[in-house]
Amino acid sequence: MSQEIYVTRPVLPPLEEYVEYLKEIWQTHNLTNLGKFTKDFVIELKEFMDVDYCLTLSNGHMALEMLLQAMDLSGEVITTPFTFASTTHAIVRNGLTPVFCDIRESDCTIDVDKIESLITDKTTAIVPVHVYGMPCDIDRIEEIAKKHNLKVIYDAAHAFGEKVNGVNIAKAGDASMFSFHATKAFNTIEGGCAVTKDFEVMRRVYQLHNFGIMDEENVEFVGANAKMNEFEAIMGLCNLSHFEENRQKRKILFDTYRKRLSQVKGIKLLQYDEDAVELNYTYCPIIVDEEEYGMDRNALYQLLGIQGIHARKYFYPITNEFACFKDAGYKGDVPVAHRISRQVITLPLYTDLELSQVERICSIIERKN
Ligand code: T4K
Repeated sequence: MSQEIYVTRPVLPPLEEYVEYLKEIWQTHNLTNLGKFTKDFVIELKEFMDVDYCLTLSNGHMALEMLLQAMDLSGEVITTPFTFASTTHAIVRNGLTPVFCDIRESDCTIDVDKIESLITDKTTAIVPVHVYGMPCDIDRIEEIAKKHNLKVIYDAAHAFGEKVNGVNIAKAGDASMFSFHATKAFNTIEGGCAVTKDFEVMRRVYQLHNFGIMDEENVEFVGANAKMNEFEAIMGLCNLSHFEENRQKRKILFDTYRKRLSQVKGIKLLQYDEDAVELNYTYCPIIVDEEEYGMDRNALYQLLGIQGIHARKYFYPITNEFACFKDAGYKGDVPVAHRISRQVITLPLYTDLELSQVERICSIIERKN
């Protein structure tokens, strides 16, 4: 019986490094509420991403929810349904109406050619998703947003540490949120961060994430508790120092998948500009064309499953098809997202995955074993 392989497995730093930090926590008893390590971590993140303002939060979802709240938006927000539940939930939980734009077949990001036709006098923002870490067309989105006076808040949950033409992806748009969940390329156990160029937006997120408290006697906004704690912050400090070495390990696995699977008839890979984009290699989605491959996505998913390979159908179903949204009457014609969600499989990819395991998974997909 071979070892079970899951879609991901959290990367952990050398235990001694984490324990060194723990010793200090045991001395100070400072566990949370914007402690020393949280502050140190924010400083390192800011430098790493080369952004003006950054704040760590309890998770990526709260970072997105609070960024949207801090921007004081109203009306309609253009977004894609080919994403994790969080993106649409953050919009709806802010009292905003999602308007669903279709995705590009080539990389599953928002189809920029379809954005303008969805803009109405109620539109206030665009929330594009760098899904699987594939960068959206940042320049075109900025052009459209400027022309129509819209805010752009990226769901960059999957894109931490990525660069486009040498520029960190965190600098795109008015703001971005990143997820540092255990399943991501870079984790703080649970956690995330919000980044923005706008001081006022960051000030508001800062207040919102600690109950809207201004000082001991003044509460100005209806906030919540979305603070990162010190145990998460030290995990971040440890993992950040290994980010690049871990990224390089995943690159070898990602390149191996792509080299072998690009030869398989009926298996399509996402396309991106390899000269311009530095990915973080967290996800390896493949699109299964039933007719050409001779088997549909669900059959391949099962074939992998019985061999102990637990791939995932990220992102199926698309969010506009969720029980909680399907009768909501939200606008959006998304045939490409609908189709791809029925054809996609996300293969195991994580730092400690062995090359031999990737080779084995490729052999199963090639149906050679
Ligand atoms: N926007 C987008 C586009 C997102 O994808 C996400 C999160 C967010 C926003 C919100 O960010 P956060 O608020 O989560 O920071 C996982 C993650 O929980 C979620 O963070 C992520 N996206 C989503 C794509 O994947 P599940 O429910 O699929 O995870 P789960 O528990 O099934 O884990 C997957 C596999 O990972 C397991 O089969 C085994 C392995 N695993 C998982 C955990 C948690 C481990 O080996 N150890 C672990 O501790 O959602």
